[in-house]
This record gives sequence, structure tokens and C-alpha cells, in this order.
Amino acid sequence: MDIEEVRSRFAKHFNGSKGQVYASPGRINLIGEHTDYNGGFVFPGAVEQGMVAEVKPNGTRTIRAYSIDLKDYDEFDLDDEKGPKASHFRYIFGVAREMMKLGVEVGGFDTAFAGDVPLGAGMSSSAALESCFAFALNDLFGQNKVSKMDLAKVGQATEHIYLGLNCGIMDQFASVHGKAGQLMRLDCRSGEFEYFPFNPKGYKLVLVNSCVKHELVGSPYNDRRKSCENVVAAINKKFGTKAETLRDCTWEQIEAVKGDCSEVDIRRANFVMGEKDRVLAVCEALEKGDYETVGQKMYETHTGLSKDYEVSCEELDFLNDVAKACGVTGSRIMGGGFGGCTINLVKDKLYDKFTQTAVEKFEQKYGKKPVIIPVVIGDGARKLA
Ligand code: GAF
Repeated sequence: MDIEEVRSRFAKHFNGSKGQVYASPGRINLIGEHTDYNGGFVFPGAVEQGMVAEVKPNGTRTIRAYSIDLKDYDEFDLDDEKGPKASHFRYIFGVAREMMKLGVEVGGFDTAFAGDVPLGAGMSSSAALESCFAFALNDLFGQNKVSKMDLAKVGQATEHIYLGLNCGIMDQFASVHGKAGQLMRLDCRSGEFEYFPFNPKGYKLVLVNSCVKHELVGSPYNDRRKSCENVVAAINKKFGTKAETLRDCTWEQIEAVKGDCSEVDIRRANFVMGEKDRVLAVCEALEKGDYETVGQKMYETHTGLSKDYEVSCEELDFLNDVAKACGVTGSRIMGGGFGGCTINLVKDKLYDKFTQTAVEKFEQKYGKKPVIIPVVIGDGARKLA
């Protein structure tokens, strides 16, 4: 997103005034899907695409916000619990309210914002928006006292309370903590994380966006989380334990409550257990430069997300099959599912053939072109000017 464009729109809408400019990115995730809300591991990185916002305190209790992309304007009061209706404004309202809960004396502000994270692609444009405003309000009203992890939690709470999506922490975490050229392995139970330089020699990461609109708010995402919670509750009941998430449970315990849960819930819990282990296996393989194993784990994840967790769709399964047939090292659905992109680990020499074939075959079958998005791992939330 061009900062000058945001600057000129802001000036136009707010009487020629000038604020501070902030940015925060979307994310990819190499592996570790639906593990975050189960206390497991994830392995995301920030991307270069993100959200840019110019923000200026206005000395009132009102937020005046202009979405440049949607050409939509609204004003809403910080102290009016209802907040705005449109989701793009609710993210901003939720972040402001959650920052206030942390003791930040948020005042009214004017803002114009725009982004280049493709919407509905599973690259978390919503986390980019939340993290951008959490970072900005911390800087403008909170003397940057709120820690990065708490800024990520502000975004997550916004999803839960203001949008009704019971997501995990991965997307907001990645948007806030990202570093150019580095993936991050996060333990979602302890909050500990490690940066992993990611520059696979001879390989590239590329997203293929099916353009099947992935919209998690109102999707069966919350049901998936509920399935996992059902199994944890059954285990606690049977064993008198106090497990908080599947991370605190064992395969044997899941097997033992088979008769107490639905077959679907057990299948989903088993997927999560396997996925948690796959993240660790991928990290180990990466350290050895063993990209074949990384790729094989990605395919396993795809199969699990498609057959067991049931968050794929026909188009994504098709793209996964095309990748396999082309000899791509690893390929899988990325993000929450129900549409969006596949993420593919491709040998440099196969890159052109694969991307061309994916576009051609997909267009032949579905009558529209998927969008190829090369992955560049970028920086997290920051002040631009
Ligand atoms: C979405 C959610 F927002 C994340 O918290 C995560 O659960 C992901 O789906 C699946 O791994 O992006």
C-alpha cells in the first residue's frame, strides 16, 4: 500500500490535517493449523502485504474512520457499547475498547486506512487491521507500555467479543511479531516463541488463491473449536484431570473417551494431536535442510484438514492434487480453511511450470483463474512515518 495515497486521502477527509502512519501485515503459516486454540504449536511468518493507517487524536471521544478500499465512512463513540455495525469498523472499535481495558487512556481519533492483503484469502487481513490499530493506539495514547504479546491478545479479544469468532492467537501474534526473512515457532500454551530464519536454498513458497471466499466469521470455525473442547471435557470427566486444551491430553486419553464423544469430535481431536507433532517435525527437518520431509508433512496436513477436520473445499483439494501431480515438494490449505489459498513449497526449477499449470487446470475446471501470490516474509507491526 502506497503511504502517499493514504496521506492524501486522510488530508482530504480531515481538513488537510496530518497524523502518524502505521502498518501491520497479514501472515502465512508454514504448518500448524487449528492448533493455536488447542494450546499447540504454530509456525507462521508475516508477509509484505498489510494494512496501513494514518491516525490522529482529535481531542474528543469519537472515532472518525474512513476505509479507503471500501470508500466507507463512519463515526462512533468510544463510550457507546454498541459500536458501529460494519465489521471493518467494528475491528477498530473493538481494539480501542480492549486497549482501554488494559488501562490505556484512548481518546477519539481520526483515521483513514487501506490494505493490500487479499480479502478472504486466508492471509488474515483482519489481524492486520487489528494489529495496526493496537500498535498505533499503544504509540499514540499508551506510551508504548503494552507488550507486543498483549497487543496480539487485544486483536484476538476483538475477534471474540466484537465479531463472534473464537479464534486462536496465531494471526495477531504473527502480525505483531513478524520479522523479514524469519518464521516463528510459537508454543500457544506457554506463549514462548523462537525465530527461524527461512531462506530455503533452491525452493520458493507460493500461495495459490482459489478465490473461493474464505470468511471465518459466521463459518463452522467455532464448531471445530467446540469439538475439541468437547473431547477435553470428556477426558477431564473420565480421568478427573484439569486439562485446559488438547495440548494437556494424550492420544491414549482420546482413545479412552471414544464412547463418550461423537465420532466426528474424536476424529477432529486426533487431527489436532497429529498436527501439533507435525509442527515439531517440520522445525527439526528445516534445521537439517530436509525439505522433502517438510513437504511430506504439508501434504499430511492437507489430507487431515480435508478428510478429518473437514475445513477444505473442492477447489482447494483440486489445487492440492495439481501440486502433487506436478511434483511440488509440499502443498496444503493454509489458514482456517473453507476457501482461500493453498501454500506450496516448490523447487525453483519447477516454479514456472507449477504456477502455469495450476492456473490453466483450475481455469479449465472452474472457469476462472486462481491468483498466484509469491511469498515474501516481511516485518511485523511498525510506525512508518
Ligand atoms: C484462523 C484463526 F484466526 C487462527 O487463530 C487459526 O486458528 C487458523 O484459522 C487455523 O490455524 O486464521
